[in-house]
Amino acid sequence: MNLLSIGGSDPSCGAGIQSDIKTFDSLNAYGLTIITAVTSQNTSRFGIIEPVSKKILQNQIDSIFSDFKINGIKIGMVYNSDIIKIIYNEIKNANIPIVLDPVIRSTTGGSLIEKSAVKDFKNFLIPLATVITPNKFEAEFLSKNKIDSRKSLQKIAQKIQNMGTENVVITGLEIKNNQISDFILEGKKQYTVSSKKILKINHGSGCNYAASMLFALANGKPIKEAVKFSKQFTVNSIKNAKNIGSGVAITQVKNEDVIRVELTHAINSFIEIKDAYKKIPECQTNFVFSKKNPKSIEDVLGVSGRIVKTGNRIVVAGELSYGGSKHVATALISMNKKYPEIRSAINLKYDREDISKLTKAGLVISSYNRSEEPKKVKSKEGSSIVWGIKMAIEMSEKQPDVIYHRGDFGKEPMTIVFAKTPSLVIKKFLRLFN
Ligand code: PXL
Repeated sequence: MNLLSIGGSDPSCGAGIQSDIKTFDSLNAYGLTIITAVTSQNTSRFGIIEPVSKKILQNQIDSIFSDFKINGIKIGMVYNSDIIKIIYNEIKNANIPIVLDPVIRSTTGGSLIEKSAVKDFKNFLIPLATVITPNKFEAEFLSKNKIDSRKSLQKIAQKIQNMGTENVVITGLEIKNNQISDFILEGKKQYTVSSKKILKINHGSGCNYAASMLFALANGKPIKEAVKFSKQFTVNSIKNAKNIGSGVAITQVKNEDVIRVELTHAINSFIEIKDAYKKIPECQTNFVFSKKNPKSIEDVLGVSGRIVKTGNRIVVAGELSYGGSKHVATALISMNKKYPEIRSAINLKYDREDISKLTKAGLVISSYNRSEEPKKVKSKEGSSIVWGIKMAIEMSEKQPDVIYHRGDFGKEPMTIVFAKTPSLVIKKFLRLFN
């Protein structure tokens, strides 16, 4: 996959095109760049900006677009009207995801767009954006309104959407104590995605967010999943931020395991669901996500301990590791053999009413009867589940979303929910509560 970053050069490599190359590379995508301006800056001071000439900008564009298939474009610093118009002309008919990060000012104080260019930025670039990702300050700047209430936030998002883009993601809002929330206006839908606040002034998180969002969108993820992915990616980059210079810390993107990022986020969401603890079985829960075409449980990421119930809370006991789950991972591999797109699963307490709820919600349910299990299968460690899942799949015309069994002598009944991704598993799980 080839992803293009159009933006400014930051010699400290905390932000701008240098940062985007690191993000794309960490996600195993190839990063291409078109430089709009060269800045001088370090972790303490912002120096000066020199926009590139129209000639070299156009030449960079021609070199890149004539050679590479591009799967998505991120636009960061564009600086002036000439640059905006040239970029617009080149990409106005591109039928690929475009993430527009409206960078206005750097953390260290530099102004990243000329005042006179703001109008063209709105008129030309915003309508091309699949998603625009302003932070609070940038959203206020673009809308010329202050965010001081939920109402004003909605109004501002609407105002930016009216500038011609479908999806507005306003990042870095402190709505609740110790939580950082992103507010999303996706078409007519609105929602927030939150995470714990990390107290670290940093350079680079805005670029990490927009670049990883582009990666998710270029991989076909819907907006909400892309937001969750880039949020988790960025939280990690801030957690790992390092003091490399003598000023602010620079965010770090380590070779990210996309599977780990997605599963971590989903488990964090799962444990926050109010009544989820009621669905944890005696033998506790595992939640897994596999690589493509898993051959053995070593290809399946799961919790090496379990997700356990303590009172009316859930805690994750153990680390995420490949091979960390045996039972649920084995069930998943059996499902994946028949339905290769299914790569995530969770096991839950069996409850007859829950099964009828899920059936009513339109999910495909299948089951197997452990007491019908052939003796030969029973005697072989770990083969019951393979036999059972295979039986349940055979019994169902469509791919089952849920498979359960009612237990056997000394064996607890169990329900397993399957989906393509961990967040889709959660979506199915949430059907139990509405
Ligand atoms: O973080 C926004 C940003 C984007 N692009 C360049 C920058 C900065 C912030 O400093 O320098 C080139």
